[in-house]
Amino acid sequence: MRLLTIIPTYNEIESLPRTLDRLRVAVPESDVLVVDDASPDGTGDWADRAAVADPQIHVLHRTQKNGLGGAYIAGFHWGLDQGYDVLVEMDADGSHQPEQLPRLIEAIDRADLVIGSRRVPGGKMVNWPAHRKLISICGSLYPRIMLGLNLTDVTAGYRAYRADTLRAIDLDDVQSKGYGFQVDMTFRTALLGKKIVEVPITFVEREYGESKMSGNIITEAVTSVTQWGLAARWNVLKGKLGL
Ligand SMILES: Nc1nc2c(ncn2[C@@H]2O[C@H](COP(=O)(O)OP(=O)(O)OP(=O)(O)O)[C@@H](O)[C@H]2O)c(=O)[nH]1
Ligand SMILES: [Mg+2]
Repeated sequence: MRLLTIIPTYNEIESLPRTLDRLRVAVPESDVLVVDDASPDGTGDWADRAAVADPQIHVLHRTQKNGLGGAYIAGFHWGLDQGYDVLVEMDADGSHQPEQLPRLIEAIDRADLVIGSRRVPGGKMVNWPAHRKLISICGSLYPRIMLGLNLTDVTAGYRAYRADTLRAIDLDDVQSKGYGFQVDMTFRTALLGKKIVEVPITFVEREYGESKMSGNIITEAVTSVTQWGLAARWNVLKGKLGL
């Protein structure tokens, strides 16, 4: 099984070296693709040097900051073109512990998508402020109700996809950028009838650098989920009415 871990970065000069070191020790068989959006702090240049020193590290440079979703889509295309079997999503900031990646990889044997969940038994959040927990709980509950997804953590970004799952999705049609991206991909995977499994992870608040979470990202996610949910209901109704 050829494994690729994709790490999107924007200004992660303090976090990326630590995360990469930990990942290469915890899961040495995984190749790594850093997708950097021209970080002003030099993260992309640092990653280039890391790639020269370690042939299992690769770097994709995009010319401007254009969201987590776009970075992952670019990374998925690269990984599928290179023939990887499993593509993993991991944040650079240490929130997704590389030491827990084996849990996701072990579960991909019996799933098309594995989500590292903070809310299944055994899942945890460490050092997360109460307001972030509240946003996260609502962010998980709303798509669950609106989209009928029987999952505990649909916005979670620590994931493993089988290449076949990604090939079945029209990746260029995915426009969501932030949290909406994770929900969008989960919904598309579920609509294809694919098997989604959640495994517990411990999510650790970032120690270095700044969060890119913003009001815009939340608004985008809520608006999109509402649209997708209403569209799905409308399609069911049309079917029932024979329209
Ligand atoms: N390439 C790229 N990476 C991004 C972009 N926005 C965020 N990222 C990366 O995506 C990962 C998650 O972003 P975070 O800022 O940690 O967002 P978050 O985890 O939702 O928020 P926090 O929990 O507050 O850290 C990190 O590795 C970021 O560097 C972007 O526009 N482009
Ligand atoms: Mg983070």
